[in-house]
Amino acid sequence: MKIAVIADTHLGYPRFYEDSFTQAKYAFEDASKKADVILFLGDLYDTRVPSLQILGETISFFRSLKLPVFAIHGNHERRGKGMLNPVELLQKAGLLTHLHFSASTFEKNGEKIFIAGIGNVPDDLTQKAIEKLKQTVHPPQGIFSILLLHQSFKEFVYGEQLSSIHDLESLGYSLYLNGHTHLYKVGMDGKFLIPGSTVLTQLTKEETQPKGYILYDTNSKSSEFVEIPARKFVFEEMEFSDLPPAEISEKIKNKYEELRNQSPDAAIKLRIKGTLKQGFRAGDITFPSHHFFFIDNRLDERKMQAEIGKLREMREQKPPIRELSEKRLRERLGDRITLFDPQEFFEALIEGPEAGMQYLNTQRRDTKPAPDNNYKEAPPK
Ligand SMILES: [Mn+2]
Repeated sequence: MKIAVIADTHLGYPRFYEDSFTQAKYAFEDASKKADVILFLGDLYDTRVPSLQILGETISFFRSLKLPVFAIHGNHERRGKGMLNPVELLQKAGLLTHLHFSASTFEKNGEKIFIAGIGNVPDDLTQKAIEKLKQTVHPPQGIFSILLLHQSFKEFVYGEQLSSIHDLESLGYSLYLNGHTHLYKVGMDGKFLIPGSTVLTQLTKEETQPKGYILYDTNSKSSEFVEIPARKFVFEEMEFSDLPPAEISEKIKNKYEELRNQSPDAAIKLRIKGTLKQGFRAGDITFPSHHFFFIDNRLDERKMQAEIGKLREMREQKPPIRELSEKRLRERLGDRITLFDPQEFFEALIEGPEAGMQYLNTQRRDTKPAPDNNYKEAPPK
């Protein structure tokens, strides 16, 4: 069986709005011609509550797809219990099977595969999520089994406190597929795969590599990366030494024009480093302005080293504010309250006080434990 693995399409991403649709559609359509089934690894949308415009466009697109789709939600779509996330909405419309601590099977020409999934959970709960899955979903012996995830792992993302991909091995799946990291990666000798995003987002130097999806063959147990046509990304560095702003401005303008002539439609990022001539200020430099041109200004970096160091630390080591707040709420509540999940309550509170109250009310009513096996059947295609 041939399995297409697509992730992080971020439909509606403001900076590259059109690209997010054209590149995702290409990936799904191309996958429909080459595979038997499509697995999607989260962050289909860029926001938890996409606009009707964006939902409408995706609904008609998924209706036109010929292959069944199994999907999890990503961190961009995560919402509290009782609150529908946009990937679940597509399941309600009968367009895909949404998996979250649940599993399904897919069969073609007598070959059956088992697919389990966990939508994104905050990074500090990855370990707990793995334990919870171990209790609730059991991959059957003798069938090719796949786990879909949308998490950060320390092999690919900087962070001492993150889980390792080797923490997954005891779950016993044949293949682990992960979203969230926007670059194509392979781990565990090909048993752990990340297709990366289909659209430019972070504009880091690494994002100059091609965009695409993964095609996995269950017979040969091998995979290939299928490149899709995507907006080119050019990343260049320029270094200056003791130059006045006017001269720097001129050099940047020339460089930009040279790069733009080479790739008229590319997103271009220019990182400028070095030092200004004594007595001048960086504010006097002028930059060309263009929709797809981005400047990373690191002039006089040494002077600002202390501040940049601090910023970098905040960006790389501290989890986002949202996760910090959720964690704090969990810690403060401790074991005192067991009627509801603090993270889910927090999600509800973000929606507003009324949603918070509504969440508490649904929790009071719904006190029965989760079923042992939470299997779902795929909707007929
Ligand atoms: Mn993402």
